[in-house]
Amino acid sequence: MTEAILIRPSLDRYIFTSIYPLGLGYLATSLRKIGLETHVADVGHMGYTRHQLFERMRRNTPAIVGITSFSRDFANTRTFIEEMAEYLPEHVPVVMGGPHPSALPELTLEQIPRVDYVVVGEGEEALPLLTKIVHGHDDTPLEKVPGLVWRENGAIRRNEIAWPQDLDSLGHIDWSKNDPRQYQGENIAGGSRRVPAAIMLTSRGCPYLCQFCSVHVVNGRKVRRHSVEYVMEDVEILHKKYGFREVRVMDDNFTTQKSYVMEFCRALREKQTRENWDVWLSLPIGIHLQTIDEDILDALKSVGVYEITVGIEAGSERMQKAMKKNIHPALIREKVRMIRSKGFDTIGLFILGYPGETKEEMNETIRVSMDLGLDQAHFHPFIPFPGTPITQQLQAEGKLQNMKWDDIHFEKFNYSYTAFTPRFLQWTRFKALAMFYLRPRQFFRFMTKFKSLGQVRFIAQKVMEYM
Ligand code: B12
Ligand code: SF4
Repeated sequence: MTEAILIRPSLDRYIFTSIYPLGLGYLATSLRKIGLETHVADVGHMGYTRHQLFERMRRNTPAIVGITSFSRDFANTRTFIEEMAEYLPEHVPVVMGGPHPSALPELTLEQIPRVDYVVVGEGEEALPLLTKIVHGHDDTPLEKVPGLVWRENGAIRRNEIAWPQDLDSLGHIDWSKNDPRQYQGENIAGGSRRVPAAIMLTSRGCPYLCQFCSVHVVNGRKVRRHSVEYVMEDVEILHKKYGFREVRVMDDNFTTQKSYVMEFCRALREKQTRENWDVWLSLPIGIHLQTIDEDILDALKSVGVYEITVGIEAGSERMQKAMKKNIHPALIREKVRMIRSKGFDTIGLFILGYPGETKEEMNETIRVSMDLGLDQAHFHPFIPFPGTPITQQLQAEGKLQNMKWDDIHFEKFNYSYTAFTPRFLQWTRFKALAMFYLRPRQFFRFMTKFKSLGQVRFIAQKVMEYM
């Protein structure tokens, strides 16, 4: 066996490629453990083109090719694979994984004939085992590869998922193979206060039941965590070896276990004070309001967290219930007040256009966003991601027949699942943004947030996408 190639295909239009694909980093570690040199090909990043990758494949036939895909990238990825097939010898197995293929594995195999296997869920156990099996180095039957979906005698076979329970045993991402300093998109996208900022994970999975969320498809509902020691090793490498001054934790829901948060913050605080680590923690991904209390906020503050992002989603009680977010409006007010009183910048995440949502309910969401004293509000168009309960419901009602993944957009409504037209929803979102940000105090607060020209450029790009 020579080398393995793990690919995130070019997204062309999308700025988030400048954020390191953590999942592929962990998969690379799992393949290196079986002695396979592994190249993470982040096509579209830092001027690395698909043709450079195809040339590499031609020169050095890979043992296996793994490709990741979000739903938004799926159409693009399909075109990429069709093009790649002209360069890649037929005997080289192609495997897909990630949020979209995990939700729709059978369809993925139907739609992209060159894909031989899909791995549903996390791939660190499945991918090395599959690689050994296809190369005759292991006689485990395919039926034993966790989460594997494949074609056999004209039918599609599917195995159960088995999520790794001991995350530390997966090993660390080997940053020496992909210098993390090349990835500075997070400074831009997330507006980190300290530069350079790196990303990392402490846990996987989320126990909540939000009907629009597809986290459970890949990571399940049971939260699994790295030990605090493991995470401190990660921070140490990122800080001491690469000079990062902020680590942005990308967990699905970092605060689900209070004892862990307290222990984590205690350990980091000790490193900061006793060993002079000049590195802060930050949390760009939304956390659930119910998980927050005064102790947690104090602990987070003590290690540098300056901003808390919370998934509020809807202002009305009826929509809170429909989404199974189930945060009572009074609790929203209480928790946001608590966060603000501790001096954090507070960002609220909201959804507009949820199936069945009325005009009054959307206006209520806008009103609540303005009344809470938030520093920022993000109004996301509702998107029926595959594998979510609400998507299954819409499918059963026959409402998703005309939906195309390449038409979904995170700034625009191309579809409507309410009584209103996409144009009206787009107008409502515009109104929400205008009402929220065009208040003089709010506008000033927002503009003073930017620390570099790059961050301003990022916002300008978002505005252009919106137009
Ligand atoms: C961190 C994060 C981000 C980061 C970085 C994403 C990145 N480029 O890596 C930021 C903030 C930039 C981001 C942005 C967006 N995100 Co995001 N994000 C996440 C989050 C919270 C964690 C992802 C992560 O790092 N997981 C940990 C690693 C270890 O897991 P992983 O990447 O999934 O990889 C594992 C498996 O998927 C599998 N696997 C993956 N690829 C492959 C390939 C092969 C061959 C195999 C075998 C296995 C395999 O094995 C990996 C190792 O275990 C997830 C939630 C989640 N739990 O998935 C949402 C999530 C992935 N994001 C989502 C979305 C929608 C977005 C946005 C489109 C949102 C927006 N409004 O703009 C953007 C676009 C991102 C883009 N196109 O680049 C959705 C995706 C749904 C879907 N079906 O597409 C998720 C699932 C959240 C949700 N709401 O349901 N995101
Ligand atoms: S709390 Fe966040 S990650 Fe968890 S299910 Fe809800 S939206 Fe998904």
